Amino acid sequence: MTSMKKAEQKIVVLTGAGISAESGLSTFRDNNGLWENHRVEEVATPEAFDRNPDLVHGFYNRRRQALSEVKPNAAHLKLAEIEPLYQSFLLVTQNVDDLHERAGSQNLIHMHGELLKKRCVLCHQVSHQRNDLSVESICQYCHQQGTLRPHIVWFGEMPLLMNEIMLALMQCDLFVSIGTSGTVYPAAGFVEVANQSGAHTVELNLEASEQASQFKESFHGPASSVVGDYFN
Ligand code: BJW
Repeated sequence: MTSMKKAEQKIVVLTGAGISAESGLSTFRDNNGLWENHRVEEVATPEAFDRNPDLVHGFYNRRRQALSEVKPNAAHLKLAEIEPLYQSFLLVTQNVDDLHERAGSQNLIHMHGELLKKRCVLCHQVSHQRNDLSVESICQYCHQQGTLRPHIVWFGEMPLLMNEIMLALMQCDLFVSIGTSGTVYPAAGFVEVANQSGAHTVELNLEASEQASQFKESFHGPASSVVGDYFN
């Protein structure tokens, strides 16, 4: 597999919060997994949103605002730079930030949604969102109040574009996982699918993830250096 030229390879890259850490965005399982004393599971569920929409809107409003203070780092830029060199290249990110787009990545799936989008629970329209959302916000399509939510995949909800992702995993020659703890499914299971498809599988992470033993190769260190080293 490693003897194949890049131009002959089909690659799937999975990224997680660790790739954006050096841009200044916190990962989920930092600080004992707490965000302002709340566990991510307490704010990232549909039940939490039903119970306390102000808390959940606040969580996403702050993270949306933080996007204007950060920029892509060397790892995001490297992935955009190498994309055209492969026969096919799919970047699947669990991240809801927009740093891959800003780095120039093209074939990109945000499997857990996007901070810069909202969705109406009534008319299901998805649209761009830069400002804060609240229970008072009004849907621009159906004109109802209190029906807008962040376009984010919460625990218990189906990640986006799973058919496209699974098809690419079943056809790829190389699967590279970057900056993810391997604790959240279905993304944590992608390495197993890629292995079963006969792909070469590589982990690039600060430390050994929960899925480390499944990868054929692992390189540990900050994404800004391990991603550059691996793809050079
Ligand atoms: C660096 C670095 C640097 C630091 N350089 N590296 C029991 C068993 C199996 C599954 C389940 C189960 N019980 C429930 C489930 C399902 C559940 C799940 O997986 N739960 C687990 C907690 C057990 N999953 C779901 O509910 C998903 N939906 C689902 O399963 O639907 C059914 C289905 C069935 C069949 C097929 C398909 C679907 C939905 C999951 C939604 C996840 N949502 C969140 C929050 C929303 C987005 C947001 O607000 O941003 O997504 S949770 C949170 O975790 C977020 C992340 O995308 C996700 C993954 O986190 P990530 O990216 O790995 O971050 P960290 O912080 O965990 O790790 C960072 C890593 O980087 C660390 O390893 C660091 O070392 C490293 N790092 N600095 C390189 N500089």
